[in-house]
Amino acid sequence: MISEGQATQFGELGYFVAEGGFAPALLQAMSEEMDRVYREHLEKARAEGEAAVAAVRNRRSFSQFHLLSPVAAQFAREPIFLEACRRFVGPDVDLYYNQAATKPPERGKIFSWHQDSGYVYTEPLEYITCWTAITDSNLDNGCIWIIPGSPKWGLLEHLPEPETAERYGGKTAQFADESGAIPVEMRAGQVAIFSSLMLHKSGANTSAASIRRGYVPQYHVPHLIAKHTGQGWGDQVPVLRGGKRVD
Ligand SMILES: O=C(O)CCC(=O)C(=O)O
Repeated sequence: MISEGQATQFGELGYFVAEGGFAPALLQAMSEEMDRVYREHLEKARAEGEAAVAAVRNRRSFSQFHLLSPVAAQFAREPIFLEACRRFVGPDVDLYYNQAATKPPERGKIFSWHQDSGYVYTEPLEYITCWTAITDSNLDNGCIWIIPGSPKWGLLEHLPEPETAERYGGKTAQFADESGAIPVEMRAGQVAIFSSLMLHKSGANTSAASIRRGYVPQYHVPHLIAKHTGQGWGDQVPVLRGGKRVD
């Protein structure tokens, strides 16, 4: 599923876009799961009051999505992800972090430039992110942007960024030159596979009615250490051992 050309591009530029090879019914099931989890959180929040409802409506993503959705727990082991793991992580791999990132029209905001490794420094540092378009992802509905080659800049300083009306809160990478940035528009079922050192961001959803749904599993070696705690970190779900799928 991953060509030699794509693997070479990963080495040179830190990313490529692949066809995920997912059955249409599976993409549909993932879409429905993302909507179900959102709906259930909203219903629960209604009992807690307006602030709780607003927090769910403004939520950027649902992390540890494998615990919220059995469909996602299986989806994270789809062949395209496991092949990327074997090629770019190694024979033994854990699901490190996975989130459902739904960006609805009107409420879907900008998510600032960052490297995924800039959020939690791990030892070893670099891992892979597989940003998966569950529905079409384009400039209008808030696709991701990347700076090809930026993993070679190494780990940049990240500073906290507060939530505003236009942007989600988070951490922003400190760098000067974004002239090489490109949007990564994807059809449903495509996957952008990139290094955790890739500078990326996503735009606002300015469309009239297009809900952008992304599922974002990340994969790392087992027994990694988070530098700020000296302890293990992340989802720590084995997906490959000795190159073979683990359930
Ligand atoms: O899905 C998005 O809008 C961006 C997600 C992202 O960049 C991340 O979670 O690191």
